[in-house]
Amino acid sequence: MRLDVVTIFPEYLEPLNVSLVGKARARGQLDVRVHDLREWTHDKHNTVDDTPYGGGPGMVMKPEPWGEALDAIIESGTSGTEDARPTIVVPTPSGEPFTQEIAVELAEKPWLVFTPARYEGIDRRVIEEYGDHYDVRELSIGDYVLAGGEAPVLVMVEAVARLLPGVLGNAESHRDDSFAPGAMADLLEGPVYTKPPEWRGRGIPDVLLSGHHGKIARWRRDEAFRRTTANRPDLIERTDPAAFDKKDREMLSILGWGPGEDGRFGRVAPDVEE
Ligand code: JF8
Repeated sequence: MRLDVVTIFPEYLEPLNVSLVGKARARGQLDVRVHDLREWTHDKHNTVDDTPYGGGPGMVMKPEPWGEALDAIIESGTSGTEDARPTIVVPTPSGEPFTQEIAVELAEKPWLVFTPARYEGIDRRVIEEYGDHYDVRELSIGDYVLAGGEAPVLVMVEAVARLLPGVLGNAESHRDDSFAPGAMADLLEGPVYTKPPEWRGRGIPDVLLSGHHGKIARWRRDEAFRRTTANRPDLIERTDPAAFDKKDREMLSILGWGPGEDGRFGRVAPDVEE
């Protein structure tokens, strides 16, 4: 997969040189190119922003540097082995929520171009213009406001890169991921433990030392229900109740959850502490 990032803060993307993404690059599984948007300016001050039409606070990124940058980068790909048409990813707080499902979709693309902005964002005509010729995805990593799109790019690239064939070792598979489509309903992962067996007077749940794989699997699922009901009740509420077996229903009942009029599960008793 080829990834291009266009930014006024190329140094913000340095983390792409380390860990999982850095190793995937070193192995040749990822071709990452970070570009300084100011290379496509022509004035003495390398201006990338201007005042907003209609007034209001802040500044808006000018369309010309983005147009020249995207044209040059897209042109550079037409001779390579990559698909000639990249998917363009625009991080923005007003975008569609970036989910595991979208990460899977993006991981299937041969070429992604990320356009992290600063200030109040990019002149709308850039998104319209490229949207007419390419697959443009405006995506948000969550309901909070950041100062720019660079951190969202790091988040999205890591979520995508770990899904590429051979990037994550065989030891760590994707199918147990919370939010993996088709994972155990839509449940959060429960707690995990490792050596030593006692630390600061705290032991390990006996069942994990029992060697009884069936009991361990049941305990893990119960803990997943504990965490999910406490932290993400919306995930339980939206689950088709057919996904819950008899023991799931027993655990949900202990946690104060039961089926409502429509059969879907909701809280029916006061909250239970984790
Ligand atoms: C930005 C450009 C974002 N979930 C999110 N919160 N804030 C942002 C974001 C993205 C781009 C810019 N400010 C200026 C904030 C995403 N994605």
